Amino acid sequence: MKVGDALFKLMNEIGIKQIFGNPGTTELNFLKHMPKDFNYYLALQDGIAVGMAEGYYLATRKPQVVNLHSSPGLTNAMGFIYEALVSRTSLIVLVGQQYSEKLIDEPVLYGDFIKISQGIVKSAYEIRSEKEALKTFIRAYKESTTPPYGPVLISLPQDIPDMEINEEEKINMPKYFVSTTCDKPSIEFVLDKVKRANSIAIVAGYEVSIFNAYDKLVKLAEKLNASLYTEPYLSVFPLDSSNPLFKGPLSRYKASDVLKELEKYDLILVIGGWLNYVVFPDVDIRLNIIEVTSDFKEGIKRQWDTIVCNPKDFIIGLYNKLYESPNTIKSENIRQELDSDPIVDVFKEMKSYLAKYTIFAEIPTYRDALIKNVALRPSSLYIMRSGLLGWALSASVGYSLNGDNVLAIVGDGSFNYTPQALWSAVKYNTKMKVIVINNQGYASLSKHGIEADWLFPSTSPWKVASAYGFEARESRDIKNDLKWLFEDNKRRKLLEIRV
Ligand SMILES: Cc1ncc(C[n+]2csc(CCOP(=O)(O)OP(=O)(O)O)c2C)c(N)n1
Repeated sequence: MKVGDALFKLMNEIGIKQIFGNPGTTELNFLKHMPKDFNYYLALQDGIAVGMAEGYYLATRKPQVVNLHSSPGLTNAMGFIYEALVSRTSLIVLVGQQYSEKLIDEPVLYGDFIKISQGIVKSAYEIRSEKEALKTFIRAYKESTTPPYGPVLISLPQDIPDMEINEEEKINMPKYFVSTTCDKPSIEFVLDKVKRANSIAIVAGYEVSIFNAYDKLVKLAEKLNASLYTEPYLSVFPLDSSNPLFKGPLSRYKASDVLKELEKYDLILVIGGWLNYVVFPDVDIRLNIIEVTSDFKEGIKRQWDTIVCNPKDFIIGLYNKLYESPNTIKSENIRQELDSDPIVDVFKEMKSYLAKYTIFAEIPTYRDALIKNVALRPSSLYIMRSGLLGWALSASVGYSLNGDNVLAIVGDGSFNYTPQALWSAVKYNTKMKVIVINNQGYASLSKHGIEADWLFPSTSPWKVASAYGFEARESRDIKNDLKWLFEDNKRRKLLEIRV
């Protein structure tokens, strides 16, 4: 059997039936082994291929494979691989490498991928012989699916897929179970603190969504009469926004704002999220905090009490130990009043269409207003976690490949990083709608007191979208245009709304 065939067989065994990529000469030898029942999803830019794989991961919660073109493809995609690292996305990034025996000569396209990718992947490996190929793939798979999840890079020299491996060298994909259950002393420690607390807040993060723990979390919050918040730099909305205990998103800007909101409570449980991951870390958040996460890389950084274990297991464990506590705290809703702004009116108008949509948002100025003004279900809103613009369009296309209805809502600035993603949405016939809020520039940056024309790049995204095959228009009458956008859930449409 050839290495290329054996690699695809391994993928098949773990349920991977698709590859995302943008190919070059160094990948073709591998790709020619792709079985007929595999899908190759082409992106017109390397980073978009990674973003699409991330989106597909979010829709399926299964690790995905990206195939990148040697040095140019890898370096072009680095921002997106970094995003996968920060958002804890399981990816295997296969990078085509020059011929294994010629690496010492450093021909064109060659690169030291292990060095280049340092800091943006969990690990990187180069396959040095045909005997290492399957072992490396299995190791990368296991590593990418061990908390904290993340991307693992494999450098695959282009001659290796055609090499033969014999019977003894073939390996089937082994079963892999990882368990981070919560032990008794950790739950008893929290129980003791909970019993002594008068007012409790729970800050829910992306892991609540990843571990599907929302229902259990709400039961726990109700029993504790705790207020619910979402973590500051929210990447997956983990709650139901109509829950009366939900007080709103914590500020992603200033640590001092987070502190101000949370100092009303005498115990804060941070469940599966990052509390001080804010744009301006102006103060240390020193409160009575206990953080529970499956991510030891997050836990070790914090100065407060931390428990590294599966957050869902923790919630169930704590809930089962709780005595029937009297409801001492009033759950009055302290959510701010709705902002008044024409775009907020658009959000309110959209509300009725969104029940069956998953939203990918990249609207720096309007992000909080969106969260406050549309009804959100657990895992119905995704946002990048690293700060990388261009992610929402790419990831939403990947997500929609799984058959779901997706709405990407992006700023004009954000749109211009990855408009080519729309080509893939058209090519693979996905159910996808896009709203571009065009305020003709970088409004979220221009408000910081700098006046400069380079903060106002003005473009017409709807014209670009038309070139990629989207039905697109600029809005003249918001009510009718939203109706037009959502009325036919098969066609891909883009609506540009000028502010
Ligand atoms: C890849 C990348 N480059 C640059 C930035 C810095 N940045 C943050 S917000 C922003 C402007 C985004 O414009 P737009 O999407 O129109 O939103 P607005 O600021 O107008 O609300 C930029 C350039 C970034 N976050 N990511």
